Amino acid sequence: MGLSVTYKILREHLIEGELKAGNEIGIKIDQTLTQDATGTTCYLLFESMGIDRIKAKLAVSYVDHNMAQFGPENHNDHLYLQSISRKVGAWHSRPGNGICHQVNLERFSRPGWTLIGSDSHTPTAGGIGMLAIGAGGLDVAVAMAGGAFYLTCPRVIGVHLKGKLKPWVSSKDIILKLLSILTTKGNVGCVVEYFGEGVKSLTIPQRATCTNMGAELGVTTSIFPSDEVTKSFLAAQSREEQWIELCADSDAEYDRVIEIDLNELEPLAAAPSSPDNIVPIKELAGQKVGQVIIGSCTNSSYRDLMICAKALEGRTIHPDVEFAVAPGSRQVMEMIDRAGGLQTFIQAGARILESACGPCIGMGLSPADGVISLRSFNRNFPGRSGTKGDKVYLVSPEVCISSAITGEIVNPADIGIEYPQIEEPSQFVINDNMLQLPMTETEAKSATIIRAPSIVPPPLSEKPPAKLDGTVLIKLGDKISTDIIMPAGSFLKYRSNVPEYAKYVFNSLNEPGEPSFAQRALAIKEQNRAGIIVAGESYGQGSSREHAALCPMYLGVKAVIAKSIERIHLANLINFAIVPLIFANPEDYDNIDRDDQLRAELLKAIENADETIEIENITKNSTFVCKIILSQRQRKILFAGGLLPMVKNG
Ligand code: MIC
Ligand code: SF4
Repeated sequence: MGLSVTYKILREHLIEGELKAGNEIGIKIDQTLTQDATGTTCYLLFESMGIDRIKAKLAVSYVDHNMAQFGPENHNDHLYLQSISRKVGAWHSRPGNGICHQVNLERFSRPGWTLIGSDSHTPTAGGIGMLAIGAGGLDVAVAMAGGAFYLTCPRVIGVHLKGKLKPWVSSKDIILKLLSILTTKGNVGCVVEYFGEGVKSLTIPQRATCTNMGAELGVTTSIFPSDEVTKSFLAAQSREEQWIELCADSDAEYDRVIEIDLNELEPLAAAPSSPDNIVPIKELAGQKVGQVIIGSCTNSSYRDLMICAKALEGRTIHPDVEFAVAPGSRQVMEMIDRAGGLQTFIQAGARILESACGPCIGMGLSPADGVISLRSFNRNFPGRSGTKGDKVYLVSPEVCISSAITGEIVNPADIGIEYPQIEEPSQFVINDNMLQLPMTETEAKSATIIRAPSIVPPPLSEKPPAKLDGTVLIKLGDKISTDIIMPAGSFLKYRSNVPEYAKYVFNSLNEPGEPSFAQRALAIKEQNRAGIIVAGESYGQGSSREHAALCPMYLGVKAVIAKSIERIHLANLINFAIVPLIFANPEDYDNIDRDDQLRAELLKAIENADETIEIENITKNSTFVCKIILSQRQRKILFAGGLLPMVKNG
């Protein structure tokens, strides 16, 4: 049987295990990526491993998330990252240089290589044929130190693209279509691989839009082949020598094949408040829009912005619409400036934001109450924009711009604007002066690490209790995102101070006048009892932020019992020694309530490699069974009290 692109790269990088779907395998990582919001913890953990030089071939530290800088904390973090990353051998991309995934695509991504990044949208680099996976900061720190990255050997979902997109239909509509088919649930352990004649009609940034938002499917990653289009993109970035051809064998077999005829696609939206709540634009047409934002790592390339600028030429933004543009990188900003696009935006009344995550992570531009906000982003989890009860629709840049002009949701094909033809540049502006080189070992010897007092070493994880004797602190429903567990936005400045950040665990679910989750958890911890979280399907979807495990751990949470747990969050829980347990019978979820007292022989079950564990609900005078779905290595991590103690003790 022929091989898929995914398996070709896995075969080249396999260190441990057998390449058989479902098995746990260890692979060698060529490149690592961190951003500031997860990077400080990642580098603090790297430091505590006692290793002074990065062993991966290439490591890049980006600053793009926490840019609001209210108070000194964010800038403290930036200086820490700048000083430590370069000292230990990484590149550093300074704030203002752009969103990590966009800059990485432009300047560092390589077909055939492996990448792990402490950000769930790391798969963006799959657009260039890289096997790029999002992970928690501790897993990234281990890969920086030269360790293997462990994952479930994936099943591969082949997405067969046919035909060519019609004018005004965007690559965003491809991934929205896929989300409508696969949804955000149930795709754990899969890789999405695109193939077919439709691939060649898509530019690299268009492919990257698909692989970027593939993160919302909950898959391990998404990938495109590396072909002539890839070669031209690399040549236009003056990196042609890094190109290799990489295509699936003609007889490659996929575990499932989904066909998408690009000719038949129409503009779509992910309606509030889930990326898989897909509705055709025609069904939403006519609804008044109060805010439109184009940007984020999904849709902020040169083409995305120029198509909008061209459509806007000679027009103005609707008076009822707040309109903002955040170019994905400084390269994009400079390119649209040279092409006249920036001027068009300014003249039309756009608010020009810096090249950073900005409103995508709730850093400003929270919409007013009840206002519909259209965004070219990838996530619209409840409240992520910073407004409780927000109405965020995720759409293509094309739908964004036509709606910004008309003031209502509209299919861009319906408003009589001629479709602008935007050619992919044959040469991008290359200006790497905001990319700082890693220090040489000699330079590093005398370099100091800038560490302000707001940067507090992360708390250490501990072995799970022999007997789980605990209280259900909270009972949650399905699809609880890490945005709900650990809010970002204005709380981001506490990312490098876990005791402070932990005060805001489940912040949006706290009731006014009632003790907060954190207060209740600490009260249970003081009684030497374990905190337990109970949840439904897809617990921990979304971001890779390990704070969603680290902060609950600090508050004394020892176990999460759920119907299912998403991949990156599951790994983060294990890395910080919180035991993930899955209801053997999902109906048992209905018989548990907040404040129930639970008891189980926890450690023995982990040590004995038991596949199930019986849990006693003392309050309800009943018992139920949970599955322990853990590999041998994961059991070892838990038994060692977390990944860091395991790595440190060899
Ligand atoms: C996100 O899009 O949710 C983030 C912010 O980029 C996160 C990382 C973080 O929480 O720092 C992600 O996607 O992993
Ligand atoms: Fe930044 Fe948004 Fe992309 Fe996350 S999804 S990396 S917050 S732009």
